[in-house]
Amino acid sequence: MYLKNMLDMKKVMWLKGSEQMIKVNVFKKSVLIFMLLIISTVVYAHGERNQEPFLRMKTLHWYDAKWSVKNEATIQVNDEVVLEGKVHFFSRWPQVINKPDVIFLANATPGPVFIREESYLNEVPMIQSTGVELGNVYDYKVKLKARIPGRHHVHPMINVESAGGLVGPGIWITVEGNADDFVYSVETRTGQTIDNLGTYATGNVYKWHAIWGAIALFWILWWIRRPLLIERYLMVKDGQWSKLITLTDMKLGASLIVFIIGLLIYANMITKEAHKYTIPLQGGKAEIDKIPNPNEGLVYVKNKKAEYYLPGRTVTINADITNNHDLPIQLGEFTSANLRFINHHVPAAVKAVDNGYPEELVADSSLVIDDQNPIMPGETRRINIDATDAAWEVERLSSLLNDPDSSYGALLFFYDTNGKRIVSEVYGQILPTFVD
Ligand SMILES: [Cu+2]
Repeated sequence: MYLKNMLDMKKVMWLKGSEQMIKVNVFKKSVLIFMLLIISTVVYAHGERNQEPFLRMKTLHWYDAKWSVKNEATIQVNDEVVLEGKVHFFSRWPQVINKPDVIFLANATPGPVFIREESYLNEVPMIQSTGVELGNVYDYKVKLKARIPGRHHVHPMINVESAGGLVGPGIWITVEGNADDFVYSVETRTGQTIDNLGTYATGNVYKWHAIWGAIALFWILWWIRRPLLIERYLMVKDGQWSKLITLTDMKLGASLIVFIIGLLIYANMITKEAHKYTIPLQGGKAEIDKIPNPNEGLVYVKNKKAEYYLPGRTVTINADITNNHDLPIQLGEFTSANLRFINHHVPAAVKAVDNGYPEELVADSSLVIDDQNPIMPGETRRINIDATDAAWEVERLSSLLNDPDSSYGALLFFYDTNGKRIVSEVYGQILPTFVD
């Protein structure tokens, strides 16, 4: 979308003179070729499918994702959107990237089309970076405000030091209106209201750039008005070093030093006068307390065998499930890389998917389990789980087979007879199969 806006802008610029029609044609052709190149690989979206499957399956699992607007909603410039939900940091974090000791909660959008007004992990403001512990789940909340019109794909995202951005599920939001109407007003801690943070004090920025630019320009002109390289080289060769810098040069240099230092002192003084309190940008890390998981250890899952059947786009997992809970349980959902596979035999699981989650990320076919009977308290049962959907291909997770690390990770959602959900991790090696 960002690219398209840029191209549109360029197009308008080209069209400004009718004598430039030839250029337009050339431009159109190059755009066409460029578009074909893009379309042949990615239909839409902005790169979330290009991340290696093991990165998407073994890092973050986003669930209970909610948006304050529906997928494909249309909103106006200045409207707010809230992204909320849970993000689970997988225990078997890939070795090739840093552990999430330094992370930053953000949003993935095509450029600054939204501004981020607020963000929280477990209700702690995420203005700064933080660190989290593997195997834990955190509540995220990101509040955005629409800034630039267009049709945008909006995700929650966590930046992990060394790994880059790991994105959650995204929805499409169309922003209508005029970007010039965007208002970003804030009140400072001293009670001063800033009408528009986007343009705040830009006059000062221009003024000071102009002042320093003028001084720099004067200094350059002072030296280049004289014969330059060859003549000075000859003087050096002749041993006439002292003639290179005249007494006037030295006097001017000294006055400039005095002038610049004086200017700095003066600038500092008027700034202090205008802004009594200034707080430096905060470099520390925010601390968040993890919330203990009351369901820890209630269900134990052990991967026995996992296969990816290529022609059928099916992931098959054979696992031992141990129920340490005091109620019978059933597997209701399998989720990995933002894809959700629902067991339609479990009403609570079917109900849970009905919350405006992007449809393309929910498998059309049901999660198939060879034994649908509830697993009794104290029982360990080996079950076969089939997750079949074209989404494995569409989301480019089939390239799992080309990964140097052919392993998978996912979350299993079990439901007890009261409808309570118990979340378990499952992970293991995964083998490709090409025949039935
Ligand atoms: Cu996207």
